[in-house]
Amino acid sequence: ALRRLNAADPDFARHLDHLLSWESVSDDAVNQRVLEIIQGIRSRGDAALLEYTQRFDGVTATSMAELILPRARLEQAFGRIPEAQRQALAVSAERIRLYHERQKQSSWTYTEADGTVLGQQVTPLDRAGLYVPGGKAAYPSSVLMNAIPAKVAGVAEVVMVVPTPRGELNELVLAAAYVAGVDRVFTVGGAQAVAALAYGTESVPQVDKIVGPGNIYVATAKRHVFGQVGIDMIAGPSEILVVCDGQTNPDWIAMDLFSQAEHDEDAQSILVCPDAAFLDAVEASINKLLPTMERAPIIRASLEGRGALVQVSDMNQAMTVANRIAPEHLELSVADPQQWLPQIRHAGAIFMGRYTAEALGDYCAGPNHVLPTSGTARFSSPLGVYDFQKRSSLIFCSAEGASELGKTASVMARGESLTAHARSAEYRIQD
Ligand code: HSO
Ligand code: ZN
Repeated sequence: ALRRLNAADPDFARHLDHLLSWESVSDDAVNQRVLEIIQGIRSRGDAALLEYTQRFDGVTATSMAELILPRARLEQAFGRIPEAQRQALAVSAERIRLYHERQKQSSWTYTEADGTVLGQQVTPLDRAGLYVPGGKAAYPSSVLMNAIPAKVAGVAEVVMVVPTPRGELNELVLAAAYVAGVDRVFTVGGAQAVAALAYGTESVPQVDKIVGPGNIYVATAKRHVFGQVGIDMIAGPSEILVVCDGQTNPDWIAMDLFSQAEHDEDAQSILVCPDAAFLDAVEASINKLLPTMERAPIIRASLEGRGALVQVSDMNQAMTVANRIAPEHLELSVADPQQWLPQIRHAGAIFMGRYTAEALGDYCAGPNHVLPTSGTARFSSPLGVYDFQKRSSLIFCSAEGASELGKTASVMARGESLTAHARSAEYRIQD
């Protein structure tokens, strides 16, 4: 049975905290192995990469050339998949591209009366690395969501790595890489692939930022190479919070909760509603629909382990609970979502109204599905074009401007006892 919480319970805050608590496992043994792998790649490059790939993926290659897929191979994968999938990938990619075009930041300047110009020059990263997991967690949609913002930002080269355990290649992932504009793919994975991207090897080019999800080894490696390169946020398990007014078809709500739960056993699905009878109806739908699900065991484990049905007194209290959770995905399954929007302060993505299933956003609505998890929506944002752009400050001083600023800088510099600073500024003062 699904856990029930009631906001009227005096212990509600404690129960909610307990429900939300999530320990990101940091394992000493994993840490140690990852550090060794990074060291191996740094000192022995391709030779180490080939060795680890044989050891961990069971893939034997005599040279890295065998583990490189050029764009022509990606195009071939695109040609091989069924027409319906080709269409769906193309439609999704185009919508994601159009949405992300709007995020592009531009350079700006302003000019002061004496001719001094100040501003910011925005430039793309030179090269980005995209990690794609192998096996069951390889999502073509995530290839689109990570690569397209980089391309829209103007990143010159997007390099993807994907492990192929026992040589298995996922054609749909390669087709997605083609549609998203990925430039080349290396069929390597794990901490060794992250290290190769961060430090470069004879064949793998060094990148400026590494994005994309991965297992504990990949996440640990990303933490270690941070600083050498940029990284995206390290994602926790996926979550959905559905706030419903009690008027949506309970089967729809049950399936929306399932859609998050089927990602993995640690995923979290929570429903908040002021109507107790509706919570009963959704529970009945869950019991009816669960046996029909292909991933029933995963869904059951997720719902029983971390799921909850939460009763609140009214919609205002529902908003308070939503902000406390700061969910990755928030569905406002209500008649007038616009009415409640101003009260939402923390959420990775907000799905407005009964028709807006999270699944639509996961694939093709346009916004990114890489979102802040585990309450980090309090201070972070969806992956976007801005994550692949950086800013340089611009300062141009006219002779007149330098003379004026020189006086202020001189006083500041002497206050810091930095005489060279002071004199450098004073040279520019005209009388
Ligand atoms: N809901 C996942 C994204 C995804 N869903 C990929 C299906 N495929 C995390 O936001
Ligand atoms: Zn999903």
